[in-house]
Amino acid sequence: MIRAAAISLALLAADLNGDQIVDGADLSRLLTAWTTGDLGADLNSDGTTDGRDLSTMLISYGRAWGRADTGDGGLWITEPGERATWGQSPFADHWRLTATRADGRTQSIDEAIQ
Ligand SMILES: [Ca+2]
Ligand SMILES: [Ca+2]
Repeated sequence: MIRAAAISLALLAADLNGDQIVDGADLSRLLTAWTTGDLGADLNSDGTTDGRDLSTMLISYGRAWGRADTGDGGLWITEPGERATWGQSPFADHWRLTATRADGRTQSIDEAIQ
């Protein structure tokens, strides 16, 4: 995992429901917006929701972009190729980020909920 002070705007933008991961829920919103003309999923701000926005989303798909750290305000982002999910940590008032690499190895970190 990489600790990053800044984060990909494309990755942030593709998280349409704001749950810090780009997944099927966001894809569903994009596809709905594509058919209804809703600009809520216009990721490249060109005035329409279409395949270019879908392409942007798929680049970010499966990646978690992080949560604010309780210490210095840094953000966590998974490495390229990792898939990540957020879930409840066994520690009270913490979230657990679990990243799975292509070879199946996993790595977890717990972050305090703000
Ligand atoms: Ca999301
Ligand atoms: Ca667009």
